[in-house]
Amino acid sequence: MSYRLVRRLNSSCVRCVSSSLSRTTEKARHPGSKTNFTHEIQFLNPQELPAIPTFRVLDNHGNIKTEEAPKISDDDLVEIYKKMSLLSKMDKILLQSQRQGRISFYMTCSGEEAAVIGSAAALKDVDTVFTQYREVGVYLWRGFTLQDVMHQCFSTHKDNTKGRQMPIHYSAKKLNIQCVSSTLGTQVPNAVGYAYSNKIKGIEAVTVTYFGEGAASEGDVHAAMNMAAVLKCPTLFICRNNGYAISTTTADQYAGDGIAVRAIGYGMRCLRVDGNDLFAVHRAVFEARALAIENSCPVLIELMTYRVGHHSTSDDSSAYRSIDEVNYWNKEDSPVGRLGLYLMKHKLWDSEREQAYAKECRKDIMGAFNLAESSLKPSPYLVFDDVYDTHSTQLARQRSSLEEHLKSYGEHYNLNEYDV
Ligand SMILES: Cc1ncc(C[n+]2csc(CCOP(=O)(O)OP(=O)(O)O)c2C)c(N)n1
Ligand SMILES: [Mg+2]
Repeated sequence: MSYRLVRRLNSSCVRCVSSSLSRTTEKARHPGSKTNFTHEIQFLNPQELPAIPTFRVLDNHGNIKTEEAPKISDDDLVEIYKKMSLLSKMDKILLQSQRQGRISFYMTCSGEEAAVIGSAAALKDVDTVFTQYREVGVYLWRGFTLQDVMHQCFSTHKDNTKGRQMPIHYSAKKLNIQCVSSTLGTQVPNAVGYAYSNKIKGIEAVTVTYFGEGAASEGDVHAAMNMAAVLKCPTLFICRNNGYAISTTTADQYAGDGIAVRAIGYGMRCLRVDGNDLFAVHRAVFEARALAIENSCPVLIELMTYRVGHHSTSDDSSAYRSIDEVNYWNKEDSPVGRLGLYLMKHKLWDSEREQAYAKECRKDIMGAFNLAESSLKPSPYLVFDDVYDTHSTQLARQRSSLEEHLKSYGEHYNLNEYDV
């Protein structure tokens, strides 16, 4: 008897599961529950349920596959393409510069340009963003300049976090983006708290939190999603599922149907999206934002993408994946390439503009790079500031001891390189 039911479940969709199992109309009385009693014993087997589909608009050859045409204006599309392309070029130069020993560390966003720029472009400035670390594109879209990026990566005295963080830990209060925190999952509950506060204050905005599929294994992410669903906090959980958490593959990360399906357990709306399809990402985030505001609720979006670069400059991904796999994503399913093909087909872009823009980008990137590289490092005395409002007796003593030390032995340090 139950075997028959299993067979029926195989061909049903997730939505049908609860109705298939509700064999009687007799309601169970457990507080808050919607369940009916059943007299058949039936274990739900996730392996027998269909996977959540992936929303896609643009195919790998630059053709629109949906009946409805995308609603982004031509000018905006070109703007988005230019930012994606700039991000990709900036990544290449900063990666090389780390290899040459000019900056200490870097993480590229290669292969995930549509996921970050497409989602950022669908948000409003009033939406507060909490990033993980691979989302510098969100900063660039909001107005973080190449110079801001370079000052941060070179830890100069012009960096708005005063050169205290290792490269890629950006922060932009003015742009309504919170600091990068590379301790996985830590910013996710913060985003929910922020959304809850906005909700209480009646501010019409969503709070957005980006995280990887690896970070989604952190307990913090579970707590955050549960809180957001229960307290109905307008939060967009944007998971970049790029296939890897350093060398950990998704097969070693989770046994279920990825990240999107978890939302159902929390009682939250969700959507899985082709994260390399600019149109799909933009539409998904635009619609999710509207849903979150209209219903004052969280939404989880899983962007299926691929990390083309190494995890960071401390990683060599050839140790755990094949070059053929990387080549496929680089050549056949590149977000910049796919959008470029669409723009060319619609005569919004051509190879002449492509060449001229590449030149312009290189000039701008290198201009910002050279200025940051030749800028002073922050004052060593800053190490004592900003934890306490005023210096404690101990801090004041330590500061004057450093002063004494540098007076006596300053010639042993390159003090001329610091903003002393
Ligand atoms: C709490 C915590 N544990 C471990 C690490 C080390 N670590 C840094 S990045 C990373 C992988 C994260 O993968 P994912 O969330 O998928 O993001 P991706 O790098 O793929 O963008 C790990 C394990 C960390 N930074 N924080
Ligand atoms: Mg990942």
